[in-house]
Amino acid sequence: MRLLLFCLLFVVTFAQVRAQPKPTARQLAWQQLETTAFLHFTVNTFTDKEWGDGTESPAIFNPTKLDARQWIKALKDGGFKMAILTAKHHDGFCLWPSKLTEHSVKNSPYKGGKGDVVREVAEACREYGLKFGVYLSPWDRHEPRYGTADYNDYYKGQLRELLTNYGRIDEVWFDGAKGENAKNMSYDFAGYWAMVRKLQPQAVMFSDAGPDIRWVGNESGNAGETCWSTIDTTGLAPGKADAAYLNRGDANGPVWIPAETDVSIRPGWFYHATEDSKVRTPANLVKLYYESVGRNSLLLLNIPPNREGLLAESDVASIRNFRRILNETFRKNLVVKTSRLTDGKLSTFVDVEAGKPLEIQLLGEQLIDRIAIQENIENGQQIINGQVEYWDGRTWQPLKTFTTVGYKRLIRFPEVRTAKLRLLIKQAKGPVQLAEVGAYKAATGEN
Ligand code: FUL
Repeated sequence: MRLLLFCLLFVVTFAQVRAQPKPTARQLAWQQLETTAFLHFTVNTFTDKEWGDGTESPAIFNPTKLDARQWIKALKDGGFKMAILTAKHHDGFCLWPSKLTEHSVKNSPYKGGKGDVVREVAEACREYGLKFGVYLSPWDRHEPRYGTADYNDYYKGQLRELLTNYGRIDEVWFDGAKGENAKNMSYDFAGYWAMVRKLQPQAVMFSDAGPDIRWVGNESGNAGETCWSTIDTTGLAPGKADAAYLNRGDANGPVWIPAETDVSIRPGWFYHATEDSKVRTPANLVKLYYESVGRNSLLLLNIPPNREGLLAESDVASIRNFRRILNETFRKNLVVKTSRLTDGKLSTFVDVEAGKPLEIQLLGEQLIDRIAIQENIENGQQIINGQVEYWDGRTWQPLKTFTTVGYKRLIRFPEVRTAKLRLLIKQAKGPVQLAEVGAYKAATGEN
């Protein structure tokens, strides 16, 4: 009997543990960066292509004014916390002098073949206090070994060079993209990932399906209106994605693999002068922030250097103003200060029961049009849906309904004047730990 009870207890406990996936320390740190940047730069910048075919001569890579400090300073001013560089894109050209191929900067006119763009960016990141990440394309259209088992050794050798020569790396991007007519290739992803864990244990790894962070399922900058940080990876792999599933996640997913929203400030991922007039405006970038960070994701914005090796002034101005607007909107939380809900920490929270409304006092009567809610995701993600109401002086008026919250839910609505709000969590998977609540008046530049 005792044994039976013990077994039952074990099964129940095991089921609960399984049902409550939580982030690792590296995932938690990554999520809180909120906005990170992509730098797409290679021979494509000089051929005006998006996907090089691998036949490009290193002789065309000649950024005469390259200044990685200009890139990283601009990203810092834009509030980006990490820069991820395309060390090698699909064309196979390496931005560092890899010992494993001739197809690199060492055979280009850049700094007379003595340049190393990976090093310059890594050092600039250190100087300005940004984290640094690398993109190393598995699909390689130049390397002749691609398609054979030997290519896995080549790829691992390159990964090792990047992970051991440039200091700390905080993200490694494994792109699943591959052309339709490309050779078959059986990648040893398990081997690649094990190497990253061993050499840079703090780094998060991105692919369509994790292991640490997942693709959001589109390149237009929007996480799902409902977005769970949990998924079931069965049937998923790099290059094998169910876009709609990745976009919204899965309330019942057994693993914690949050969504990263990657999008470019221009129509293409690489710089093309013809797209100079199509740079996203600050207001558009702010909209993307609401639709990514504000939906429990992270915004990975690509700002591609031009042929001179500089970020274009238009792009620099756009990200600077994007940050100015966000700072202005979120400068002052109009909720009455409490030790737990307004201290900016996830780990200090209030337990909230589904079905029991929580009143939130504002600092007197205020004009507001934005609300921010955060769960203590250290303990997982619980909220399924809820609503907010405001007090119009006589009764409670409906303001907005919402679904998942997770790390952050940002709610936008036409401005109302009110002195208090009421938050109701209607359904939750488990006990809700409400970490933060904020009410704001958006900066004029937002719309
Ligand atoms: C895609 C690639 O094919 C694009 O060129 C770009 O690098 C984007 C971030 O990922 O899969």
